[in-house]
Amino acid sequence: MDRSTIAAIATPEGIGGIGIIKISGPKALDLASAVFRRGSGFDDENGGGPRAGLSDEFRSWRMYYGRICEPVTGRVLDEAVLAVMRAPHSYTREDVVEIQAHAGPKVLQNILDLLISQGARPADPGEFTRRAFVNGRIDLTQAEAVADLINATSDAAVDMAVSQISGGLRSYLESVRQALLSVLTTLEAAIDFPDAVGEDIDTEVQIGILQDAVLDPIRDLIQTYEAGHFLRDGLQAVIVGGPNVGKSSLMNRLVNRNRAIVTEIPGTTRDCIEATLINQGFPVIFADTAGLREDPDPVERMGIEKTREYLESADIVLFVVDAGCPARSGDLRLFEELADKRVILVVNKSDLSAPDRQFDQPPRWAQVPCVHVSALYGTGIDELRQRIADCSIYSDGMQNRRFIPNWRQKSLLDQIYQAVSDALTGLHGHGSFELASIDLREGLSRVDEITGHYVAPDVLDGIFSQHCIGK
Ligand SMILES: Nc1nc2c(ncn2[C@@H]2O[C@H](COP(=O)(O)OP(=O)(O)O)[C@@H](O)[C@H]2O)c(=O)[nH]1
Ligand SMILES: [Mg+2]
Repeated sequence: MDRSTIAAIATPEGIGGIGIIKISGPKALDLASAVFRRGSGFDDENGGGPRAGLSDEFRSWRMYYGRICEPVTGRVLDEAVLAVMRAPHSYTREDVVEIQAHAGPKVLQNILDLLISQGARPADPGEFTRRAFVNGRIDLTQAEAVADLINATSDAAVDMAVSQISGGLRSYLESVRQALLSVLTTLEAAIDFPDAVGEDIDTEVQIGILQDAVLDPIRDLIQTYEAGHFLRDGLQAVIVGGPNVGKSSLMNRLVNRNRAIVTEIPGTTRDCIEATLINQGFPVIFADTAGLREDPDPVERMGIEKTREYLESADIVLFVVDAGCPARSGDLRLFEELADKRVILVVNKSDLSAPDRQFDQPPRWAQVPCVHVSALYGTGIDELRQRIADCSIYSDGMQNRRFIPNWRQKSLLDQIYQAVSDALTGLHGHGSFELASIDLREGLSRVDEITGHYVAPDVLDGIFSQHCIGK
């Protein structure tokens, strides 16, 4: 166990009202008392301010007003307030002191340097949260949610991260783990003591527990991954279609900004242009693309290649056609290429569609949702936004569910699902308890990797290095 005392500037770089330096570890209080003098500067005139003195004079969950001074020269670095949180009632479960000073980069750096000269070590990214995890205050799902909360860009993402930090996912997985463990213990008892225990085991009961208390909850979590991922990272919506159908106009309408240039000249948009909209609480990142056409110039060709790259990673494709023009052969081909994508057909320029200009929709296109809009006048845009929200499988009901927002957790859940399914198949087919228990052990280790009961150090390094310094 690392017994060093770490320190870092916890507030963002730049100039502001208050900047915070955080210290955590066994020497946090000693360090604070070495550099802190209680009281205002006026006390000096009365023979020097009272030194905080011994670090054990600091009381937990108290704030102290004073100055940060270089112990040898007495130079005052800033006026400050100390917040003292003694172990184990702190973020890291160690002694923690937060120094609230003025948020000038030089001021904060001076204080940090002073603490380091007194024996603190600069904290690594995420090291405070890592200590909270190592010291058992939070599990890994909670630690990961801290980074999600800091990075959240929508209310729904905030709610999701807060629920995970509060231990929602942790307790859900804990009950899965208990159920898995109980079946495993039963099977292993039967393996070890076939005469005494083996006879009495009702395999159907064990199958029932695995199905209801392990497999179903894991499947539910996996299904929420997509919604969780959209909430956290945003939904990537790529706008494609032929030249001049109104793709750029549509994006501008959707995000209420003139983000992309609109002209009547085909081939205006050459690069992919992104703009973000918070749609019903979750972020949608629209990408306006170069129109796909048959004989592009070299620059346009590069734009079209980029369009294809965007399409690869698209969560949803807005396929735009002109209400007045029948589907072109390029459209038909593109549509076929998008067979495995979620597509919304957007029939634009509906303001122009007269009976003789009716959009002629190929039968296969009828399988995808279709919205008639006018990007020019804004009609149908709300309906389109609603369709996009529907595609994210996000609805009010989802808000109360636990999400699996990160890929690491999702891939481990897939492995648990597979292992437990294999065990169930074996048990259904009257296979050996030995084989089933190997699968269940596998499932159990993957649960422990999610919560951090057991996880390899390099995995932890990867997770915490994504946090910022001072968190
Ligand atoms: N009447 C009408 N014109 C539109 C509509 N949307 C776009 N346009 C016009 O169509 C032309 C091409 O639009 P633009 O957004 O640049 O198309 P893009 O090439 O697909 O990006 C411009 O002259 C737009 O003003 C619409 O809904 N109705
Ligand atoms: Mg355009």
